[in-house]
Amino acid sequence: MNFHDLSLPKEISELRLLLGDQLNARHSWFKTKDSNIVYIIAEVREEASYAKHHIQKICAFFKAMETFAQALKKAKHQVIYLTLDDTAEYESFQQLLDYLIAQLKPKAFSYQQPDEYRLNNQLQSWSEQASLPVECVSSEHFLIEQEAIGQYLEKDQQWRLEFFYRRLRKEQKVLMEGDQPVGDQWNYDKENRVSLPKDWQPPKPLLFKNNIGEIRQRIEKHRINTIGSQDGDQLIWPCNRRESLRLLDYFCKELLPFFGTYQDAMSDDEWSIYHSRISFSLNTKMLHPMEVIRKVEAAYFKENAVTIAQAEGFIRQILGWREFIRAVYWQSQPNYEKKNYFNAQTKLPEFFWSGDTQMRCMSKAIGQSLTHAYAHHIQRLMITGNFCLIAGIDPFEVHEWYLGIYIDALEWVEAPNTLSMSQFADGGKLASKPYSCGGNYIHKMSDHCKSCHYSVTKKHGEGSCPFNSLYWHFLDRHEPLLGKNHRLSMIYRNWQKRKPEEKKEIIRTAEHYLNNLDNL
Ligand code: FAD
Ligand code: DLZ
Repeated sequence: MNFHDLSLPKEISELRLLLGDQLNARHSWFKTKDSNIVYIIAEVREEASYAKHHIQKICAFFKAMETFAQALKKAKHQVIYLTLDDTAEYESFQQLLDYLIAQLKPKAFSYQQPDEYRLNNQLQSWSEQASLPVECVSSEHFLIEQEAIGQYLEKDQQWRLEFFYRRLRKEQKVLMEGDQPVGDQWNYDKENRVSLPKDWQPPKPLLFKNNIGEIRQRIEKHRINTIGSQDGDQLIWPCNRRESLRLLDYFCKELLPFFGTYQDAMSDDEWSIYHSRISFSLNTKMLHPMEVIRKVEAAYFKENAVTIAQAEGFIRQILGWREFIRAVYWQSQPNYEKKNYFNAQTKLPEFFWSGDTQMRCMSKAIGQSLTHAYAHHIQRLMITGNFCLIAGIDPFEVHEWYLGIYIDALEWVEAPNTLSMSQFADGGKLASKPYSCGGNYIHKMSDHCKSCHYSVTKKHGEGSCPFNSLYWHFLDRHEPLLGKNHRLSMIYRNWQKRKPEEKKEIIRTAEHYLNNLDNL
């Protein structure tokens, strides 16, 4: 590593670390320019390999980090950007920091609080034995400061979105008229569950062309293990604030008017429908959640461009779910990733890495995840997640897959969605019942079933939709754990009312599928 040609100050008063998901140009750190403060942004092997990341995800993070460093330099801040070439011999952030501090001899060191438990602990223990004063500051991104999370979610209670969301709506004064929600209703979810009409074409997703040729070469040179594909050297994801704002703008103009209506819809021909695809921009902090919320609010109040159902439906995702999920993450530590309420032990089937399955909904959801590093929420929850849940896949394996494959996957948001919401691995702290379903729901919300190898109307036997029998097998085998759940009582009654012969056939079919998961 050669710092000589960087024209660094002779005396560095403070060295400040910026992580790959801390690209917030409006952080108070940048309000003043001080040539004695040096920022460090680094491509680090450990971060690129703690999960088997999608190639597009690593490219997007590195490109966004590089572009952010350039923007800071242009704004006359002192920045050191280190590539994988520079950091190859350092196995972790701590080792790299020790080296940098020895070389640059700053008087103090500071970092923004990491969103991940793992990295937060690593930096905390490193700072306790560091040879200089170390300060950890807020990332100024979330609507609830980390220390205040316990005031919103108490560790030993059940956690429900609705109370949390209403409280934040009031506190942040979002979609409120005085003390009352606009439209006298807090939640418009019931109006928002429609499948796409036949021949209906949503606008095409807005794609960018970010050149990642050199980054790809570095990833290959340093043998970073990746999954998924990247077609050529142009990355479609937004890699700077300007592109992130354009994506948000496009969403508000073209997609928001139908966001809520088709939020749960899935289609053979569309990969993002009316979804915003802003999660990467939000999670890297190129966008602030409040600016997104205020823009959507304005589309309702000022521009009269959308109905309250669409505006509320979208704002609930960001003000509600995103903040709630983060609170669940911190309140579920330590050992969150080891939770396994159903003691599910099966390995993730091979087709999760190829999309090569005859279940059309699964092949579409996994296929687009591999080609675009993206699937929308219902695909993640009710297709791939639901399959893993009812097939009894080990939740840790499911967690590792989700943590790697999506462009937006960072543990603080991925783990609660995967472990608590999708796999019910915490036994219902977040969800009042497991998110599970048979083929009927998939058929209702998509056009996948009509071209599927399996028949969604067949409940058991050869060629029947695997979701149908696996769903009942799941409920049947976990009756001791779920039978008393009042939200499932009608479903269990329906199951018990079935003829013993039919039940036997369903269980037999499910067992056949469970024994042949790799061949579905
Ligand atoms: P939109 O549908 O347009 O929603 C707008 C925004 O709302 C999103 O960008 C996101 O910031 C927020 N949001 C919506 N739902 C959630 C939610 N359940 N939790 C947190 N924020 C939400 N989201 C991630 O950002 N990273 C992940 O690693 C991730 N892993 C998931 C794993 C599983 C098993 C499931 C079921 C969901 C996961 N989600 C994750 C939540 C959600 O699926 C994605 O945020 C969303 O699909 C991103 O696409 P979008 O930007 O087009 O979202
Ligand atoms: C996701 C990611 C990747 C792939 N690479 C890096 C990296 O090389 N350097 C870095 O600072 N951050 C990276 N990140 C984002 C981090 O994983 C993220 O900052 C932590 O998980 C904390 O949320």
